[in-house]
Amino acid sequence: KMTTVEELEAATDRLLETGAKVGADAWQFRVKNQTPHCKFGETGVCCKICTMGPCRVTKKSPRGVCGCDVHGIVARNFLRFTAAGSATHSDHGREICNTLYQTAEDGNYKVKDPEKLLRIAKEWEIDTEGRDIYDVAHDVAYTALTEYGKPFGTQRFLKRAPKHTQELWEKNELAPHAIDREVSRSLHMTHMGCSSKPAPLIKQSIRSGLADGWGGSMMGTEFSDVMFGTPKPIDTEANLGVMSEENVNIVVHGHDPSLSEMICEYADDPKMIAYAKEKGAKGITVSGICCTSNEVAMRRGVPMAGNFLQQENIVLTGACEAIVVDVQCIFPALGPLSKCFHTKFVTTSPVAQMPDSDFIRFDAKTAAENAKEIIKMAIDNFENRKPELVHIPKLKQKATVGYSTEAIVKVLDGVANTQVDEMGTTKPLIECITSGVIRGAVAMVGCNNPKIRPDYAHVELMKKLIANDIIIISSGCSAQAAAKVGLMDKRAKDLCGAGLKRVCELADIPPVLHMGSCVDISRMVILASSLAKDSGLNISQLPVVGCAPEWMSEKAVSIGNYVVGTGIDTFLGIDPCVSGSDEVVDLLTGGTKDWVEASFTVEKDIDKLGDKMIERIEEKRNALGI
Ligand code: BF8
Repeated sequence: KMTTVEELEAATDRLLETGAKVGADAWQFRVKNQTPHCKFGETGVCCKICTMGPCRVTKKSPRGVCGCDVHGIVARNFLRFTAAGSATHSDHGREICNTLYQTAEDGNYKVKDPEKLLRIAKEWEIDTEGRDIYDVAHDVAYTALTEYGKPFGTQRFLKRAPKHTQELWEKNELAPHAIDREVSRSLHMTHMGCSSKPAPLIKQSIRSGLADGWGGSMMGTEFSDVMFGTPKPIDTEANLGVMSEENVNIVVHGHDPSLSEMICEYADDPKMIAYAKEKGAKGITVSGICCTSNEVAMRRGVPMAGNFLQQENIVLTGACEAIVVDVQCIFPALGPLSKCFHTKFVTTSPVAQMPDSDFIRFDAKTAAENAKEIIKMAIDNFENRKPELVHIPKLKQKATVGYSTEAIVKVLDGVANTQVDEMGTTKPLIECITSGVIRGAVAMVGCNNPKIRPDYAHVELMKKLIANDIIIISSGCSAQAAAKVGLMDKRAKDLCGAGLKRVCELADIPPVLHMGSCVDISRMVILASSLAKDSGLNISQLPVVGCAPEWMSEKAVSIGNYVVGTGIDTFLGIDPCVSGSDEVVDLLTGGTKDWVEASFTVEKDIDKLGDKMIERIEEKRNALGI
């Protein structure tokens, strides 16, 4: 039986009752205090780029002090939003490259997938012949790091895209150069007195997004796989019920697997478990929140405690000994909230330091010691639990996760017609799509946002799409929404149309495939590229769309830009603060088609959003005559 969104909400309400007992604050209250939100900000018409302002455009005052009109202001804000997202994802990627640079046979980090490393080394024309795998790793990492600041040339991974896509990027000057340069150029373009024409600003948004998706994020994904293993299907469980009342609960939260992998590794150490027993617990349970959860779930089967808007719930269970975070999507609220309970809020990165936290600086060189110190701190904290405050909602669901592109190609062999289909390609999927057994695919991604009932849009859209024989690939907090309600359980095939159900049975997969964290949306563009190459079509011709119904972060906008920039129409349930300029809206929802053959659709009515995606998929099928 699936878990309903109503059941998720009831569990949250029960936890808020505990919060009320200890005087805890929660986003549910803060959002009320912040509503209604500032209309100038919401529509993108507020400019605070220089101190002649802030200027807010209205009918009465249609231009800022410098004379910039509303279109320039909205487009500049959009570009800055994107650039911040690209910087954030790509800096995560850079940390991974740095960790790869420090791998060693006897070090904290090792090469777990040498085959993948060698494949990338060859792709980048780095010598591999007769060399020690760690020498190759260091050369690859060094080259990867130069992708951030190289003086000439475009991103190396762009060559992975179909020829046609590469030509579009070249022709329209969208091929990203050094990653840092694209971010920096975005800030330059939006400085007072630079660009105020929407088209070049939106073009730069796409280029900055592409630097993320085909640069920083892609390197983040690839080298995480090299160090921690390329994901393969693995069983796990999802929702708060994965926390254990008898065990020390350590919850990892954030993004960079360099931290969470180490915590998981040492939490499994028999010495640590024995120490936990000494302190009165039965064992140690590590579970995850947000993208970090996806990282360790898909490689280790570590259970997923929940997604973005559930992070406070973790502490509200009264059973969390330590919530350990690195970077991104961490509520500063966790500091004061943890003070209402016994929970240790452990920050580890110089990039994300917060009040009311214990800061234990995590470093690749000292990773093992840092991880052990954190786990020990959690175990020592077990005795401080207040039993009267402990309540873990019983809800959890089974999920099969870990469908990397490589794993998807492998499961597709299960539906291949061995007489005609080439094994080890995406051709069996193309065959299913061409014959109409599957109508198309949707990449469901992104966050939660209090502007929409948490998880409701993800879950309802997924149910609607699979019932219409549309297969879903999913990542980020969208993936956890799916897992929490049971849509990543193979038995969810019963919710599918007859065609998709048959494919799920033959390939032994759930209808919603977990592809990882948000940087792993780079896997999705590679999958789309493979589908295009294997079918001889352009990416934009495939009956495939992207969707982020509950998105909230700057990273999500960067992703939207690179997904559209790759030729995939992208559907949003939240407006990216651009409604104040019809010119910018027209560009984003149509004009970009001239450059990259794809654009955005914004639709706040979730049911209509689903209809529009289905419509687009059917339009693409009609155009192909299938
Ligand atoms: O990068 S989906 S809330 S956790 S931003 Fe954040 Fe959004 Fe979750 Fe991961 Ni992505």
